[in-house]
Amino acid sequence: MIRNLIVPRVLGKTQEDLQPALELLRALGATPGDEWHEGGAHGFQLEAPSGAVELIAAASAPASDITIEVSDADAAWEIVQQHGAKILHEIGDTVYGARIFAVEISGLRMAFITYARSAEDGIEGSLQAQGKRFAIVVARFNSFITERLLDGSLLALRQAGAAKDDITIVRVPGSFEIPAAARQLAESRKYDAIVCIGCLLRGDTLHYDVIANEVTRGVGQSAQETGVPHAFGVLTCDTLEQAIDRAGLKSGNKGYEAGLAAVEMASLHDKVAEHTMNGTAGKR
Ligand code: DLZ
Repeated sequence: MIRNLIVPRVLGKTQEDLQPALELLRALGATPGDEWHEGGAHGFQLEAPSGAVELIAAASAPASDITIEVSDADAAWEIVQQHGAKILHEIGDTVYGARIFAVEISGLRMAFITYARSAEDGIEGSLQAQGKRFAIVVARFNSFITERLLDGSLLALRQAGAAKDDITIVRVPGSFEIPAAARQLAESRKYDAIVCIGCLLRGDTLHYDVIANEVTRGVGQSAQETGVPHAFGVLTCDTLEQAIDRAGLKSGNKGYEAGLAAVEMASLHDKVAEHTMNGTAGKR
């Protein structure tokens, strides 16, 4: 029976009166819906992916006319400040773990909230590497690039909290040798994740595609068959310039990204194992 929920609010007498609220809500991602102009009055509907009417029994009235759930309250807070809204409540945490703030614009009091993530949001690895052990397999071929990737990877692991002694670096001649070494390390069961680092340049090898496919397949197979997470930090580039771009010291270092992926996947591996051992698998 019910097809739509519409909350009408009169914010003024002219279209200009409601323009600030309209612009703010559009800037925050509301989709313009139906609009009407009749007899000197104007209506603009704003749509969101979902909506609800909340019926409340309480001693006091809510401090806002509308509560808008956003994916990131801190990002919304930045946008709202650019629109000159009057701040009713600064952004902050609630006792139930949400982030919330409230503003008033065109006389409309709006609370913006991001709820704490719940178990229904799924299982996700964290970037905490304390107590975890990692192996990095790095190819010497094109060491000008792979050593930079290695530095990036080490930085990511250390920033995430991995101890120096918990990181083992294993060097192999070229990318082709990465899967075999990675597999031996994974089978030792001594590491929570393996980072694979190499650099294949099309100009350097006529059988570039063959080696690239083989390394990718071998690393993937090692990960799947041993169950130990492997992060793929093997560059496949047409030119040295492209490789340099992906091995930057300050930004765009694929070794760094692979290091972070290893940390996240090591954490996820533990969480999934814990989840499945607790007998809760399949209940979501
Ligand atoms: C032989 C070779 C060539 C031509 N090019 C590359 C490359 O661009 N990147 C890389 O990591 N390794 C290269 N290699 C070495 C092979 O990976 C392998 O180490 C040798 O064929 C020995 O098995």
